[in-house]
Amino acid sequence: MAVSREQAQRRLEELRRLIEEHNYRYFVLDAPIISDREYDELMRELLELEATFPELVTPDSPSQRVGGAPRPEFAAVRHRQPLLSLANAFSPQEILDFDRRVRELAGAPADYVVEPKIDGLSVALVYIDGVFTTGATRGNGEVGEDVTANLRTVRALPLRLKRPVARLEVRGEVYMPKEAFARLNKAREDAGEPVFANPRNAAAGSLRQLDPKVTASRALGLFVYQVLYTEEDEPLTQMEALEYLAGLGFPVNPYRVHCRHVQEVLNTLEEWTPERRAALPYEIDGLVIKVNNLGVQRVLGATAKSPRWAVAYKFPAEQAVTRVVDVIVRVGRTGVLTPTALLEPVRLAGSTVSRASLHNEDIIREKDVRIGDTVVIQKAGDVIPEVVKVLPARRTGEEKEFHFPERCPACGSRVVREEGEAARRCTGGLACPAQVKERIIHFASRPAMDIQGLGPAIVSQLLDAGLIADAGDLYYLKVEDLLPLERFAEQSARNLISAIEASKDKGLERLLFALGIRHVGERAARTLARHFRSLDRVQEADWEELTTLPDIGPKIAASIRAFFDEPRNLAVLEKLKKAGVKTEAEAQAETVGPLAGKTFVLTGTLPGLSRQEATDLIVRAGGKVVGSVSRRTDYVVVGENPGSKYDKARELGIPLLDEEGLRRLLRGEK
Ligand code: 0OX
Repeated sequence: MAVSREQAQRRLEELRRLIEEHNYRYFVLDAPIISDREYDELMRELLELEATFPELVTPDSPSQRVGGAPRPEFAAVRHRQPLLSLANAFSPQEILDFDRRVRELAGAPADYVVEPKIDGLSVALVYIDGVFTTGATRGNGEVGEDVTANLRTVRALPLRLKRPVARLEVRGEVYMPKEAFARLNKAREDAGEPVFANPRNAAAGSLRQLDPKVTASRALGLFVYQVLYTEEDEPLTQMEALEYLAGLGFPVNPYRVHCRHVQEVLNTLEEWTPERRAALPYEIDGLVIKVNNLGVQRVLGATAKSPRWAVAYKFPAEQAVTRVVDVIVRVGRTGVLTPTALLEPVRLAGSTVSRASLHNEDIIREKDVRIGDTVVIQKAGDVIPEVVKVLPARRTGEEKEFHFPERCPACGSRVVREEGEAARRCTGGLACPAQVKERIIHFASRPAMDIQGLGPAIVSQLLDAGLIADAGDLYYLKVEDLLPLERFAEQSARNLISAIEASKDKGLERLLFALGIRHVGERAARTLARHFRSLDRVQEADWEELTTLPDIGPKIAASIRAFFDEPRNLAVLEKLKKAGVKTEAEAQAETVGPLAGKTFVLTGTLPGLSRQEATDLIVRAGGKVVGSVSRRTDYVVVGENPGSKYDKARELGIPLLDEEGLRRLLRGEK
């Protein structure tokens, strides 16, 4: 039976209300009243109706929780008021000190609220007329990233409040539950991808995904704990604020405790035993203690970094005692030699630990860790435990000192330690099989070329069989090459070859990251791709031009140059190009902003802007900053003591600007 638009509209409204109500019961109250099947059934009906009437889809529809289209980048969001971070306290004494300062500054004793400190990342959420409209990461506290589409996929986040408050801004913590974290890392390990060090990084990595569908797959949770702005009557205390938020439909942590004085705060800290912490489904790394009265909070105010009315009490890291059985050295992608202690297995913070990081040579020496030593290890929320100290009283005299190898354990090349660096590095470069292997694994990994099925085991197999020597060779593999190998059958061989084929179109940004240029992470790769738009142009850029880009400092620029000056790297690039790997950026929609399409060169010192600030302003307004003046330059910005670029600009008749002139252009004036 055909449904009219009006009928569809009414049913859609009803479905949205029902689904969000069940969402709330499941994810916020933890008390569902229908089965998963019944829920899925409602969702299916909603999706079908919206597919028939796409014009009726609204931003607060639960269908938006599955994640929309990927976006090219996150927009910057300036927070209405800075999101401050917390000062830390590590002992009950420091809590007493905090209380004393509060009493002195406020002139009266204070009551407090103690909340678990969720190990996640802070977000600011804006609701207009009760509908979730914008969500941003904390960023540097002043400016964060707009991750609205990703936040919509967080099921505990209300898309619509229980009342249509005209404007509401709140702050909370997005986190990854322990179980989801363990599952994600297991999957990454299986795929040969680097694991996240802790749930906080995993949550941040998941929320800062350009593709909201990836975020949707990560089962993130949320707790909200601060009212930044409301157009309703403001709560008077933190306790009231939390009740107020819960009443609007937000998830609020249930373990909040009102303490009448500091002694009750100390008692509450004691109640948080390691066992109690371990039993929670999410990681907490401490407790937050806040002055309860919001008026007193305002009186106390904040320092440049953190409020004077709150403090984070950090739990001591959990420790265990065990013995160092051996020390091994692993060679990473960039040749860094990392020492790891192999331990007699011991239980620590809910898991069995059999290795611990020793970081580098200096740390081994400083702590005087020897093979056979009894050591204290600790885990501070991180998954990789570390050696804290040796127990010298337990020495028998049989312990053996560990000597860092002078030669790379993988290729026998000399090991060097560059000035100012803690790491020892193998000089074998592409001749070192360990580095080659790690580089290829990195090349194929999810955030790089994302070649599914090409994990560490397969890369080893291909290298051992002599089928590949570098990442470029991957693109010349044929199904027949793989068939004789163990673990490969017709179908799996075909799948791998088509995954490799598909990776040719992953784009310049991923390719630049995949090359594994030292210090070039995903962010720098994105900057390079956006600015140069082709691999050849990155390769041609000189050090100076590179350093004018945001995120590219002198060290990264030097490393990029070094990469492209190495003939063996160029040979790999040649193979990639010949095979048809895309090295040009997709045509981009004309950028917007008052300086869209304009190219700038900076020379000399500006009175009120650093080079970086000027570059940031120009780039954010849609312009481009390059290192040298040519006929294609639109403006040269001239400060005090300009260099030869100034002469060149005059010679070519390029318009010159001072700082004020630049600011006028930025404002859109002529
Ligand atoms: C948390 C958490 C973090 C915010 C600014 C001043 C007090 N990670 O769970 N921060 C705050 O409050 C800060 N509360 C929390 N519960």
